[in-house]
Amino acid sequence: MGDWSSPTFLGLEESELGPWDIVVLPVPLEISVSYGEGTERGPDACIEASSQVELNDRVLENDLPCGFKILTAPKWSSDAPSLREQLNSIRDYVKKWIRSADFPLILGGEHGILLPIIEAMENHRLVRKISDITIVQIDAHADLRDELNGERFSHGTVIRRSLEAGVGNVVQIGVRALSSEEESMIRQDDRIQTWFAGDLLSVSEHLSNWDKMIASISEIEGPVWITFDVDGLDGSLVPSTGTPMPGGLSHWGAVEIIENLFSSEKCTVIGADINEIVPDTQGSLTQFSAALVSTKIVACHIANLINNNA
Ligand SMILES: [Mn+2]
Repeated sequence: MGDWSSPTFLGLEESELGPWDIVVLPVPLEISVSYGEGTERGPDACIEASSQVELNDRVLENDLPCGFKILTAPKWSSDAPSLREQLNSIRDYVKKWIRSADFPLILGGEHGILLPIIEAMENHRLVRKISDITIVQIDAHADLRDELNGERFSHGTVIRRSLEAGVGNVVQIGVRALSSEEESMIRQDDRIQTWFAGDLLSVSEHLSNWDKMIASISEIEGPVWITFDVDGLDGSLVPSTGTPMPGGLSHWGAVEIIENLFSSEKCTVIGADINEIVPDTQGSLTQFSAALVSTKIVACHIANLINNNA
């Protein structure tokens, strides 16, 4: 079953006996040789950094975990010879754990992990069919290429593959680097709505469509999967991710998006992945930024559990 003595999310004491309310699933996939290296160590670094995060969150009255049960699961690994087989193994791993807890928080690893996660979601208690799912993607990139350096299953293609797998809608937030192929797909495909960083974060308040974006995501209906590529944050917050990009979201911008999705009565966030975490070797800002986002998601989910029980 793996090593139960590893560090736990937020440094909390955990029970090995389920059922759990939240499972933290480390998926350290690293495949694309064209890319910055180190995503393989991302999940561990994020879990370690989370022990430095305050347990007191503004959406909760008491300290995390507020009596709820979180499990940091033994991490995914696979010796499968081909990439598609590795992705199948991720799908089976996620499937197994979502039988034990409704809410998975998945730490990556390359953004390519999203496709098998989505494939596993047909087994989620709150999903009738994959086409009901809306992916909310925070990312500097659109990830809509048909292939990247000859690879069809990679971080640069994963949103396109997820749409092909049947996902109903994608809302992209913070995109600021894309190919003309991706740009024309965004224009033509009604399933994709993209909020470009340049429009969201314009320094002229009257040019910024930030409030419009927040109002719009509050209207999303049905099951929502959050896929959070940490390069959606401003590059200064995640200096060691594969492609840190200037001009991205602030920490508080990310918090506002997450809090609004969880407090909406129209949609239900069924889980999230935080991906492209590459640990800083000098300092720990990248993994700490990822740990803060992860904790905010956990806190918001727990706030909803408390409200639903009230
Ligand atoms: Mn991405």
